[in-house]
Amino acid sequence: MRIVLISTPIGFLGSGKGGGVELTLNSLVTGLLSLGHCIDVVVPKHSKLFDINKDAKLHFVEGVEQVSWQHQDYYSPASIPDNSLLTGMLEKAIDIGKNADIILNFAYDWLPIWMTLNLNIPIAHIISMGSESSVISNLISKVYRKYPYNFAFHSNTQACDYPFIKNPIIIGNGFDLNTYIFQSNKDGPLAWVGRVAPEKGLEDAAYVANQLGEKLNVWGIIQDESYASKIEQSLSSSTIVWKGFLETDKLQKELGKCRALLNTPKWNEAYGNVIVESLACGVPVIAYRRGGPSEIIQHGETGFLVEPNDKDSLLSYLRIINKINRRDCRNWVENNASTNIFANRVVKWLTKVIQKN
Ligand code: HBI
Repeated sequence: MRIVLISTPIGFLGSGKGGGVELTLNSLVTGLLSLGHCIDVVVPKHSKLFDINKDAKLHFVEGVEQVSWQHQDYYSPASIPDNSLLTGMLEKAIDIGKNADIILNFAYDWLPIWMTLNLNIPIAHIISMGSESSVISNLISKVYRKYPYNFAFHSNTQACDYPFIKNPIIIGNGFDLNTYIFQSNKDGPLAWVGRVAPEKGLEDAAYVANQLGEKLNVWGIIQDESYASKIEQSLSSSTIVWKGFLETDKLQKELGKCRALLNTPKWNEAYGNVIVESLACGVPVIAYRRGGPSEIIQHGETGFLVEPNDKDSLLSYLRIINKINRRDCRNWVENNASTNIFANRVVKWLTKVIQKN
């Protein structure tokens, strides 16, 4: 198939601002290319894909970014700024789409979802978050009634945020496992990976490390400075070691040395890319039973799930984390979340969308 992808309009690919979408989009492109499909990607200027994706055709668009829905009020209206990047990306995708089989949208935004009703080219949407906006959820509900096949989600828990979706199409996620090297060392430091912002709940992981008198290695873009410094001030010692946002290759090398990843989301994490990245390196995960991570972690085999916000349970499972066989963590990813498995699920979905549109 010839597929035109629309990337997220908040930050360019490689900036870290697009959160999980950056990795998901790159992984999907890798998988689709290896299955022989022809891929065009419409991206903000300065975007770059992983080297392995050099055969994908990039189309750069300039303009004013959308404001992230994560950091807007749930009832905010959808806004389109002057010289809108999103509008430019959509126009470009529609133009290329005239000679393609389907458009695949990653933007969690009103305009591309609304265009499903108004294009004669099929446009499918990977919904990358739980419900972060009333206007977006209501629009998905309206479009879904006419185009029930055009929406896919990363996890069942995430899809539950959209209760009007009867049989949600779940595509999971996938990663290029050649870029993650398994490491067997069992007594390394503690890790936390993610955008440093309130919805990610870093404070709980920091509390646990502090209780153990240990350091907590934190990788990820510091999206909310005041949130980050507030956590630091709340801790006695300098518990947190800020490692910044690392490219996948460097991240996996350091993450693989850790004995456990703590995952403490305060929101309905749609999937949990960092969980799979950690497992791919052999690092077991202790996470809140919330969102996508609760469907990824096999309790007692690849890590442990605790009731949300229960920091003391995080602590008690951390003490027995060495019971987990690190090889089981890697095996789960190979059997459930490779780029090949992910791309095949997406191709099956897109084929159905084309048939039904
Ligand atoms: N906000 N407006 C908007 N559009 C997006 O595509 C978007 C977002 N916030 C977060 C986001 N995408 C991704 O980082 C997450 O879906 C992973």
